[in-house]
Amino acid sequence: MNRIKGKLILITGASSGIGEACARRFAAEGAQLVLWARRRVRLESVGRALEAQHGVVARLAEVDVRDRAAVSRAAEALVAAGQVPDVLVNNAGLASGLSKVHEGDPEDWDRMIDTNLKGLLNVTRAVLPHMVARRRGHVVNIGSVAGHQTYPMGNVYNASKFGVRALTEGMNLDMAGTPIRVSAVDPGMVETEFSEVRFHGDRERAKAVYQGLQPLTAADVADTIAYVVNLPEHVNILDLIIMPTAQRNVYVVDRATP
Ligand code: NDP
Ligand code: 8X3
Repeated sequence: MNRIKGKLILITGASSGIGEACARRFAAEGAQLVLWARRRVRLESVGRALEAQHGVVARLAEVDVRDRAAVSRAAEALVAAGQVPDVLVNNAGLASGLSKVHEGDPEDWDRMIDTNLKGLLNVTRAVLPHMVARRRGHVVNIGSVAGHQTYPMGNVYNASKFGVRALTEGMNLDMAGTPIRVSAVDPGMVETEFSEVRFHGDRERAKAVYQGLQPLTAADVADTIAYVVNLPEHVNILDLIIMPTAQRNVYVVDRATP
């Protein structure tokens, strides 16, 4: 049964990777879309293609989730147009750098904490009150296996994703007494622009992360998110970990040797 058709779904970080794959998957199911990211040209190419292909409406906005005022303005514009999202996918996020904490770059720390934690909070604070007022809505936070298990040099990224897990749990408690669901989807390795961003544009180093194994694709993760969103309203997935079969935890990865 398709419970996604006709829903209004706001996806942050929809210009690439998992967010873009969610936009594609939800459009194929007949959802109306609100797509936010910083790269407007990328958003436009995703949104316009989906409108042409599936006949859905994609409302696009260039929003940096770290900019609380910009987030509030974009959310208010939606609400003023009568467009309160039925589903919010808090996906915008990144790793920046991979260093021991005593050698880390505080600019990288700011980027991760401001985006993964404060950005998620900014968007949730702007959208969730309207869901509560209507007594309808579903928030899906994209965490990570890195929010369940630390790894060397993952320090601040790990902390941000452990934080996302705590926020998902806390938000669920806060929604007690309402029908609003809060879910987390926590992937292992997914081949997207994630590693290229983490290594500040070093494509060779990024490619090496996925060498010798079959990682998840963004579409695999979008399928899982669509499953979580499509469940009937009395069913709430609190936390779902999705891994490539070749990755059993953050350390145990089966790699073919060349
Ligand atoms: P990508 O780099 O491909 O996508 C990240 C998206 O986030 C982009 O659309 C980017 O858009 C957006 N984004 C980043 N910073 C901001 C910002 N300040 N404001 C608005 N949008 C922003 O990586 P993924 O698709 O892999 O990452 C998506 C989520 O999945 C992240 O939260 C990540 O932590 C999580 N994740 C990824 C895994 C992986 O292995 N790839 C595994 C587990 C979790 P733009 O640059 O245009 O703003
Ligand atoms: C991304 C997965 O293992 O690189 O969240 O941290 S990992």
